[in-house]
Amino acid sequence: MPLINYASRIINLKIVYYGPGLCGKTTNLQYIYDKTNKERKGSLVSLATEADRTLFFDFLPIEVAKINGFETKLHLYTVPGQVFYNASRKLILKEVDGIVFVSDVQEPRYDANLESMDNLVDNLAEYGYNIKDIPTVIQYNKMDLPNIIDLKELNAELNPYHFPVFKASAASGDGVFETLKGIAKLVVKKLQGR
Ligand SMILES: Nc1nc2c(ncn2[C@@H]2O[C@H](COP(=O)(O)OP(=O)(O)OP(=O)(O)O)[C@@H](O)[C@H]2O)c(=O)[nH]1
Ligand SMILES: [Mg+2]
Repeated sequence: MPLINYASRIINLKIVYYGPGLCGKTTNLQYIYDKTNKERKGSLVSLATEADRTLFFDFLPIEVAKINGFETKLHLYTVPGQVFYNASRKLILKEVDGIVFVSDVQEPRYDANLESMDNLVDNLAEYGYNIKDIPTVIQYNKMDLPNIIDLKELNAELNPYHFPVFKASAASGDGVFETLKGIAKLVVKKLQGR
């Protein structure tokens, strides 16, 4: 649910990057942080283990263009992908406005993508949300690697609601801002009741 402050004319929107372990969620946020003007961004807060796995979440606030005279802030979060951190994943989904599902296109990660999507659907259901009603995009990440999944086949299983799809290589930044713009567009459209 968007948090709208009428007094200060600010709209706060929460966007969560979700997906299996090591799919590249944190890498997306790091790239966005690196390429965003400092006037438009806050600090990138990363709570990580020594091995750089996300422990609780990453958080990055950025400002985007005004909507109807309201300053608009996107609050970008990632969840920890490791299976045993489900309590954190669920907590981070609370009051979510938009989801970027980051899929890892490496062949051996086929099932991990589907399991993570099932987990997302289950966690949303615990808040009474249905994924089909939440603005969502899917990012097929690590497109630079060899041995990638047949995306037609994966998309047929992973994306029954035909959410917009973006190909990316977050490590080099390809597709990262296209994905962010894609989700921002959907979230704003919903906000404007369109
Ligand atoms: N080749 C390649 N490597 C990538 C890409 N995106 C991320 N990686 C690498 O994949 C590894 C994991 O990336 P992270 O961004 O930490 O993954 P994560 O999804 O945040 O992982 P968890 O926090 O454990 O869930 C890192 O070594 C990244 O450099 C990509 O597009 N191509
Ligand atoms: Mg991470």
